Amino acid sequence: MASSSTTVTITGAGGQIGYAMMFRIAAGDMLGADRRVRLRLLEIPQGMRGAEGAALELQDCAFPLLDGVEVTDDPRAAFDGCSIALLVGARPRGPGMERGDLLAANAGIFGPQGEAIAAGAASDIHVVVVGNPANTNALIAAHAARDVPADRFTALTRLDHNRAVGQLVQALDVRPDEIEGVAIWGNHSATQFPDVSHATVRAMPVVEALAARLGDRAAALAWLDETFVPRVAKRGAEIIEVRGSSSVASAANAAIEHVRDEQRGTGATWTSAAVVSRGEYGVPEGLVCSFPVTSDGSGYRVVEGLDFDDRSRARFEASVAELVAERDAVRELGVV
Ligand code: NAX
Repeated sequence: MASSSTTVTITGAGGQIGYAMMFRIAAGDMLGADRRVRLRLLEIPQGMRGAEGAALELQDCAFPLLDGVEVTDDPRAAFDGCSIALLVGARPRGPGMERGDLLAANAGIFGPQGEAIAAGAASDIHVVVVGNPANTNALIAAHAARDVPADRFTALTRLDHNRAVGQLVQALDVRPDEIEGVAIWGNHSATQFPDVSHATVRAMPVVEALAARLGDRAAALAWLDETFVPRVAKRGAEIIEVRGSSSVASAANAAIEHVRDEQRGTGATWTSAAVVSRGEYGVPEGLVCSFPVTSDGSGYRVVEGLDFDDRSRARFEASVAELVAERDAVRELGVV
């Protein structure tokens, strides 16, 4: 039995998002009811008890698809034979910490994890980085895992994508599955550009549907600029303010959907994910940047050939400039 199961590694498994995702993964929500899973939970020594406790609860669920759970604080053991890695554990920004300090602390996590992936992961390894700063952490891990094809490394912007769809659902009073073609461009940060210019609702352009609801096209564009874009980009802060704690279940859900669609395919529609740029849309090669993407089950590919108006282009470029600055900062540290 064990040989036919897929090894899934979750880092930061003693934390909140790790806890929220592991039960759904073990229940088959990520890889489907036809794929058995073996979970590896990686923590640092301080987080081990939390992960061990979660492993006990997994046993108590007696999930039919779960072939075993191992908890470790050794990255080499955690990634040995792993086919899917969800890199959730990261160093949060502490008081007075500058961006350079934050990037350096995370380089000390994602560099060694990338090396451990290269050393022992299965040949079909796919990695999604959730821990922030997610795009640049993915860049660091991909760089450290030199023998692994760069397109196996992605970072999570599916939560931003889902947040954008959620806002349109509220504004247009429609179902989520009636909306297609939303795209998140750039960094998973407040500079990201949530773009609806190619999006449709019940096959009608979203901008037209908004115009019909709000009065005219100018009102629709004003709502997009002044309400939609900032609300999606700053939704994480809004959740913290209202809930008193950061996004957890929605982040876990987004990570599960990211892997599910990458592995099982996106079908006729696209989603958003941060992938290693091959120069698409003028984004410097090697940056881990969010784009609209599709998958046929073998990995995400950027949807090419979409057009931008000048304002959209300027927004996207501002977010790419932030990614370049983050890359330059980690270059100074000598890790990429
Ligand atoms: P928690 O602080 O609850 O959990 C993080 C866990 O990671 C802790 O248990 C810690 O011990 C562990 N950890 C730290 N360094 C580690 C290492 N080197 N190896 C293994 N484990 C390690 O945070 P949580 O709420 O779960 O959030 C996790 C990360 O997700 C944060 O970086 C957060 O900023 C990021 N997020 C990313 C999102 C995205 O869309 N990309 C959205 C949600 C979330 O904000």
